[in-house]
Amino acid sequence: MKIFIDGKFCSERDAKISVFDHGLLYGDGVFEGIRAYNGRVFKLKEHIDRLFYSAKAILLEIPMSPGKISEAVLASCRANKLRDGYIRLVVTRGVGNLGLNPRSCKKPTVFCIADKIQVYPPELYSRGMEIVTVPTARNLHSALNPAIKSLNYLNNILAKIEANNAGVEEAVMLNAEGFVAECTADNLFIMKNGELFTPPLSAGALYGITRQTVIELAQEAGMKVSEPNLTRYDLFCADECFLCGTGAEIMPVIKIDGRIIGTGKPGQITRKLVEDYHALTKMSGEPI
Ligand code: PXG
Repeated sequence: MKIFIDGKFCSERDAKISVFDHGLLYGDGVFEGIRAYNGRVFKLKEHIDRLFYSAKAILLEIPMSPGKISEAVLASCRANKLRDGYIRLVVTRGVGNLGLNPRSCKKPTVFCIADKIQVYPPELYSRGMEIVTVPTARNLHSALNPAIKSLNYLNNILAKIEANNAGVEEAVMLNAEGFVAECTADNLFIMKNGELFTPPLSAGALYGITRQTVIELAQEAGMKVSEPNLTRYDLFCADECFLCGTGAEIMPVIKIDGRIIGTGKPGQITRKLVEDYHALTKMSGEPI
């Protein structure tokens, strides 16, 4: 496998980052998870834009232009003959000294891995997934804004561990007020009386690119979509529920905290959105 690091490609063996990199020492950095389908990189511009906004929010100056970073993503796919796969693009604060002050970091590190990903067991896509709400609340905007896709994922990892401890694959994270925010690496939707609902971004969710795509697909299909605050009660009493994200794509949810959702099988609208999403991923994106 060829890995892009700081402007050059190297072998997987040589793809190494310093132990003094603040991305490792403090989680000081930003990243994107991007997918390629059928020889095209899906929603590349949206991912690059979000990377630059995340970097801006943490005062990290990316040492490459958006155009050059996009080219590095496409080149990483070509170098690994990847037509379908997963791309991890990371920018860290770079090498500094053993103090958290980012002023000691003179040059951000940029790397890009083009590989494969399987986020959840494949059989769950047809059967549907059971999820639970967990005690760890989503980060406060005023502490670490969940809109920033930073390398600091401990909040989400703790929630994932709590889901694992409960014997399920995924967690619903609530915000400090108890409203639904999102899952550990996915946004969440419910369907009720023919309408689609997802928590507002202000509830503590990432500005998900899959979330936005789902909203557009649903609206094109004539569905009403709104973004009110949602409670656990709203989830329990939904007709359908699903998660969505670049890695997970669209995953039907059939049980939440022991309550069966709808018929206990992936819902009809969810299945239609899965179909429309796959159709879109096959035919759009930046050619590799
Ligand atoms: N919320 C969080 C906290 C995320 O990290 C999403 C929502 C969905 O956003 P997108 O833009 O992808 O629709 C994410 C995305 C992984 C992995 O390694 C994580 C993400 C994306 C791809 C892979 O598990 N996070």
